[in-house]
Amino acid sequence: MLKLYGGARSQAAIIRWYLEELGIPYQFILIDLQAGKQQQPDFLAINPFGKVPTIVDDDFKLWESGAILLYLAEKYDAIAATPEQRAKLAQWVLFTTTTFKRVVYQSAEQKPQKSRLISALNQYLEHHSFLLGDQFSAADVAMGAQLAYILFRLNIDFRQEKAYAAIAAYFRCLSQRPPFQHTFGARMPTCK
Ligand SMILES: N[C@@H](CCC(=O)N[C@@H](CS)C(=O)NCC(=O)O)C(=O)O
Repeated sequence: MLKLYGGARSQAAIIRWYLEELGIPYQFILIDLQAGKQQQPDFLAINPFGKVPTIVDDDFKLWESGAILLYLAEKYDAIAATPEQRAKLAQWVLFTTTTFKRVVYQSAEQKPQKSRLISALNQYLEHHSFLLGDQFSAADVAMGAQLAYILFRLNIDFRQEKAYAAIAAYFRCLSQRPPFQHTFGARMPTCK
């Protein structure tokens, strides 16, 4: 069975969400990050950088949440069948975990760049239900998870953001999915 290593409140929730969307049985192995268990030799043998999420699927070890999402999509999700579809999926997962994440957490001085990027995402979602178009994919897990972390860390609840109505509707739709609720749900404030 696939093993997922994660901390109690770690980004392993992203991978749990997608595994539950795909209906893949997995064993969750809790690493006590506060106690520094990620630096012990048995875990460093799996991920030399001592980070979670990390998976072991049969004998295959993989870490970094974006890479794990892409691997699971390639192996277990029929959505990315052609090189072009795989590239589009990678584009959105990488955009979310690098450009989008970095810009959103930037300081107030970079506010114009932040607004431009969030407005462009809002415009895109005015015309698309999901990042790949009509179908839910690993890209939406990456983006939905970032929107949830922005809520937890920056207290920006896109479900309530009138200025970004399309992102709000998208995030509301993602956050109603049962696998999201099983994984991120307990930390989500209820909508007003
Ligand atoms: N970019 C990495 C981030 C991994 C990461 O920083 N994970 C944190 C938990 S959310 C961790 O393992 N912290 C333990 C440590 O740095 O010692 C990913 O997306 O997988």
